[in-house]
Amino acid sequence: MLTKPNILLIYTGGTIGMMKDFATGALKAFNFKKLLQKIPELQQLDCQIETISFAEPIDSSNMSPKLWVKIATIIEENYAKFDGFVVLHGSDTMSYSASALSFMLENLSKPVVFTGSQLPIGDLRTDAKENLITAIQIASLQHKGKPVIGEVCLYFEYKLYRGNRTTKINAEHFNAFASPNYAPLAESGVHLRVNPESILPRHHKKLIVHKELDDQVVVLKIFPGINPTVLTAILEIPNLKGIVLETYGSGNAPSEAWFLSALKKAIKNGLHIVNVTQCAGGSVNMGQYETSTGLKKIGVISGKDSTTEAAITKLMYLLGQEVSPSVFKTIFETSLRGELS
Ligand code: ASN
Repeated sequence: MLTKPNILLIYTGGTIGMMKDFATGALKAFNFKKLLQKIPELQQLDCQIETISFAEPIDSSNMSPKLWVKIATIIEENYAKFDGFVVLHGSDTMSYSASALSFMLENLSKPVVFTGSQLPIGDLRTDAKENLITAIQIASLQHKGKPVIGEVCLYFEYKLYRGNRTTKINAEHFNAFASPNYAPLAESGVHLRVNPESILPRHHKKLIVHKELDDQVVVLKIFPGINPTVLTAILEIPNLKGIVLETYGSGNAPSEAWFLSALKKAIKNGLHIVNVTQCAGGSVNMGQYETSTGLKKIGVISGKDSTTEAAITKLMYLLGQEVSPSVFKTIFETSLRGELS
């Protein structure tokens, strides 16, 4: 007899489960049990669903590395019992969380699907039901009794993406996410079509859960007019270990001496500086223009086509692993979970 896939639904919060606070008119997270009552359709799905909820669901603007460890621990403790995991999460920081979890869950071979919505589940025009139901179906997909997808992904508005390739692009549209540098893993239309070329290959290694994340990091977006005082103040933050530098175009930045010498000194003192582009898509390619040659020479790490979300969480993860400085750059520039090409 075929057994139905077992899915664990992890509720962290987000608009999907929010209701209006009558006193203030603002949206606030509410109880998960109430949320489930709003979706009787879940009983029709061809899988068994168990649920676990944060004791205090949050708006994802309050997400933190500590809570990523909490999500990772829930998955770790339930890994053997379940075939797939769906994480209900606010859309605001969902791409950061999906990226962080992708690094924390090494050798994942079961699906971890992040989803949420733009409108609360109780709203008449909600996008929550479709997102949640299809995310559960994706987490239940099996071939010869084994999960089809074995990675951290994000499902929103008919598309399944690799989580660490996504970014939130719109606060208004239902189509809130994009994966600018990587094709969707699956699309939901009349049929649910998985793109076999996009998904990570299967393996049989044992799951390793990494729970050390170092938050001594910062994202610095450069802009015309950035001045030495601002740059120096950032580079001199006590205990700072890594910077994600959001540069122009294919990784370009001011080539003025004060800028390059400040970065050079910081790198010499052990700071890891990662170059990612401010552009919505495309890749860093240091050396293509004269304005990036200097960065390459002083040892800036190339984030290649990583999103900022993937780069900052990878930095937290690798710093937490205490990777030796001599190999840090090489490891960072290597794809660990399909986050860069
Ligand atoms: N502020 C909400 C959150 O990220 C936004 C959403 O879920 N659509 O929790």
